[in-house]
Amino acid sequence: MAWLSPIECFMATKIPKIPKIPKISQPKPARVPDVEDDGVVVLERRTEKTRPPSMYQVVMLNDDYTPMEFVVQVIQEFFSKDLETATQIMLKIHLDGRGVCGVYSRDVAATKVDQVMEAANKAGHPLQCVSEPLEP
Ligand code: TYC
Repeated sequence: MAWLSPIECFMATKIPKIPKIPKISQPKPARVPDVEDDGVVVLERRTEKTRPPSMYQVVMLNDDYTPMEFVVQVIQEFFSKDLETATQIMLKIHLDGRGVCGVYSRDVAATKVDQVMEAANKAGHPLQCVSEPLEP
């Protein structure tokens, strides 16, 4: 029998044992419904849809002292109405005691009221104007 080299001898007689690397078993993360795919945690899910903003009507009130011409000018200037429309609104207020000059979001309506009241005060007229919420 011919002599084997040490390597041949090793190869022929011994199958080297590769030690098994113990598996570190980690529990699979459960699929939590509130965790999005990108890992972002959703704290609250909204089921409500965004609602349109509540609207407010700007109402002007009648009085016995403010000149009709002044009211017409105010309605034209702050509510962007032409002369004919402003005159019709003024006459309605004069006859019914009140009339709607326009409908706006809350902040815009409040600004309109402020503008009318400031103009009336500056001119020394008792003209009154209020903002009222409309039903959605
Ligand atoms: N009644 C007022 C007059 O006879 C006119 C007027 C109209 C005043 C509308 C206020 O909001 C008003 N001079």
